[in-house]
Amino acid sequence: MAKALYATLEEEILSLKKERNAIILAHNYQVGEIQDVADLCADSLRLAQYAAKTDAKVILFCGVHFMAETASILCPDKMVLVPDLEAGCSLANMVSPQALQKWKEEHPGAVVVAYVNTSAAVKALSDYCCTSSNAVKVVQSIPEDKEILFIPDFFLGRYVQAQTGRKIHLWPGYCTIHARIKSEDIFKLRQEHPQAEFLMHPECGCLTGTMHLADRILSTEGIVNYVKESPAQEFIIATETGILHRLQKDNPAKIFYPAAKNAVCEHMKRNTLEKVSDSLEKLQYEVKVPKELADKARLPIERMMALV
Ligand code: CIZ
Repeated sequence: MAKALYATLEEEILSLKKERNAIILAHNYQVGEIQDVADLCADSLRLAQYAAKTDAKVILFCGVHFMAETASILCPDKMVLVPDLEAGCSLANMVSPQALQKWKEEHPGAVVVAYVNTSAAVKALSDYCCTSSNAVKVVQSIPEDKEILFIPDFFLGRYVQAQTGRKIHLWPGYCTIHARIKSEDIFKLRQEHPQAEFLMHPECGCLTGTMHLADRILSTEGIVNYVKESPAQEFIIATETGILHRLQKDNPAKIFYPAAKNAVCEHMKRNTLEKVSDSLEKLQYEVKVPKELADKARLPIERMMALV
């Protein structure tokens, strides 16, 4: 394609998007510039719902690899692109299909609930997927007499266990970025800003130590919705810092304190505006889940999408 001259990269991206009949989906943890050019900025559940309904031919997924895989599974006829193939997920890497298969064999008849942060191969071996916004509902929908294996996030699993009172076997996985948020930092911030509401993501490694201090434990989309409605003017936000862009944009008069300034996901931040432009121009890099695998992984994903 002959390259036209544009005043800004944003203009170029918007024009390429039209030419390619593409949409840009951005996760809440993306850099601000990408959030600003996206058709939708949201959590993985809303992004998956949007992808499943779009008429566009190309979906450029700005997030991490497992999110693009989910879009490919839900939209096998579309071209799903990512700006950078190396944008993976520390948490998804903590459970392999082989390890899950072995765990299942040790618990015959158990129901596997997989957090959405898992590979397509792991989803294909699972009964249900969930996100942090509907994990409690998903577990509550499973008959009481069923044994549950929850993968891969230990802290989200602990939270769901506490909320549902269900006996759940937990996989010892965690997000290395949320693990940077420490209980000591939360105690300090609570003292410095006693008027601020404290909103925590359930992937936080400090969850067990500070859960009693949180005003709310919410998914990213839950945090976004809660802040809009709350009369409070200040908030301590315990999750990846990319979400602060959206929070500040939606609520310019409110003040946000990140629980840890270094809770920055290097994978999410591999995506840049330049790579978004290159991706649309060269139609790179395609993520395509093979049909046989996609057919197996679709059911747990659809169960997740039905429980919102
Ligand atoms: O489900 C998602 O998008 C993730 C990974 C976190 C959240 O709570 O939004």
